[in-house]
Amino acid sequence: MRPANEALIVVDIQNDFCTGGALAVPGGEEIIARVNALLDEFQLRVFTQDWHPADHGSFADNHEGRKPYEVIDMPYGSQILWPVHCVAETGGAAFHPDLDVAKADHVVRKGTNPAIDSYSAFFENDHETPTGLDDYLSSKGIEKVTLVGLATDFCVLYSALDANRLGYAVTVLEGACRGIDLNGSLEDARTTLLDANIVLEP
Ligand code: VGL
Ligand code: ZN
Repeated sequence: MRPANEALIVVDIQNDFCTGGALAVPGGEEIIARVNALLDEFQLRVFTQDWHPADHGSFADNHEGRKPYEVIDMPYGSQILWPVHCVAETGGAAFHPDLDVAKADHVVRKGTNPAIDSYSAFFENDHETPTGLDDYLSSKGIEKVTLVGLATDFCVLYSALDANRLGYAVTVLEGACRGIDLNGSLEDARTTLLDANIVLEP
């Protein structure tokens, strides 16, 4: 069992990010058995859930003439336009049925504001609007977080960077993550994580 100052953060293991989903991450569901085993190692387990309104600004369909994976400028910076995914209360937004959701101590729903995307479990993409996760972890005395889930190069990456910036010791278990890999984003994510002195373990 890990010490009480460590938390496991399970990022976005939802149907839409697994095979057959609207924004399927290749092999997304392959990590679930390992993640379920990890849940028993940690005393505090936080799950995140991408949870968008249907009119969310990250959806290509909500921008006239735009297609998925095009990039547009938003007031908070550039935004990759995604296929419609993880719409609140739909099956695509539900956790994958094989994930041991009963073991979650806390669930963070993010991306709920139509005007702004939220890759990180800690802040929206303006990098300043908090989700409340930092306060929650601090209140539990957490000093180290281990990240697993989907997608390595988006929500896991930004969550890891923010956790690091907030002063947590951060480890990403690469083998318990899968990436989207848009234009080399997976390799870029590794470089960014290593440059931030975030620990990558298999
Ligand atoms: C994610 C793209 C859009 C993720 C969420 O969970 O990595 N990626 N929304
Ligand atoms: Zn999303």
